[in-house]
Amino acid sequence: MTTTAVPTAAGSGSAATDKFKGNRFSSETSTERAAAIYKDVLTKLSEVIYEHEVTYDEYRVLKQWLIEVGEGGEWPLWLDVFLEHFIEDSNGRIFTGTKGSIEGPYYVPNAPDLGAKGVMPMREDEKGTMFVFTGQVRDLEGAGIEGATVELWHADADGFYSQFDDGMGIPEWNLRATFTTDADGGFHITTVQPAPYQIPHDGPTGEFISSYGGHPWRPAHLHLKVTAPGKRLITTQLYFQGGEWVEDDVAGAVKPELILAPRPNADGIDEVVYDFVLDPV
Ligand code: MBD
Ligand code: FE
Repeated sequence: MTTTAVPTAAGSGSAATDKFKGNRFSSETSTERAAAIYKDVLTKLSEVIYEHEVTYDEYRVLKQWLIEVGEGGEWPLWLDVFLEHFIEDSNGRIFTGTKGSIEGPYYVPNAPDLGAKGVMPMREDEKGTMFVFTGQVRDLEGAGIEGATVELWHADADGFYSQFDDGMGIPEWNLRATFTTDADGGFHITTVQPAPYQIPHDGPTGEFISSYGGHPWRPAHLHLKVTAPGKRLITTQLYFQGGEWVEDDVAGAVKPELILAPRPNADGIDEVVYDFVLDPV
């Protein structure tokens, strides 16, 4: 294992690719539906080609870039940053509970369960501002759900995720945990506030971003998966009011309903209440 100051796109990318490949996915798409989707994709792509008169040089650069994204293990990164928000938003439109947002490439299942109240696993000298995050998980009728699970994972104050740190030595479950709600559906989490996050940009995803004069930043965010028996699992993210990049997320994943406004509590620690409402399955 190599030790580098900063996780490289190739390092965190291959970790994300390997984790994803640990599953085998399938879908029951009919040939008719596949035909309709492929035809539409190619038709719309051809319209772009004609409209912009895409050149042979541009075509070859594209081909080269696509190969490099794959070789660098950056497909989970590129897809989750640039495409996943359309999939998530389109699928989420029919539900009335808490809004979802993209999962991103760095989720790991089975993080340690801390019960209804706990402090996120963190290093003794973990950097960042302490932050208390409490709330209740409810059904659409407003009843608290006991035994709901709230999975939380987020980057550290330097913007790095455990298990995707390219050998930097962050402990395995750092800033990753599962909470189980109490009899009223409540949870009480203490953690550190994450920093704005720069997606790894030293590889082909970064080249893509500079090619159109963009930036690689995401606002500081918490990732969550919340569910309960008989309820729809929501995957979402929460952001911080007034934070840098909230209005201009490279991943297009901010929604106004998902912005937190922590305030100092009686002990002077930033605290916020955010409740989750789950649709039935
Ligand atoms: C992240 O942390 C993230 O949330 C997304 C969507 C893409 C890359 C890294
Ligand atoms: Fe993230």
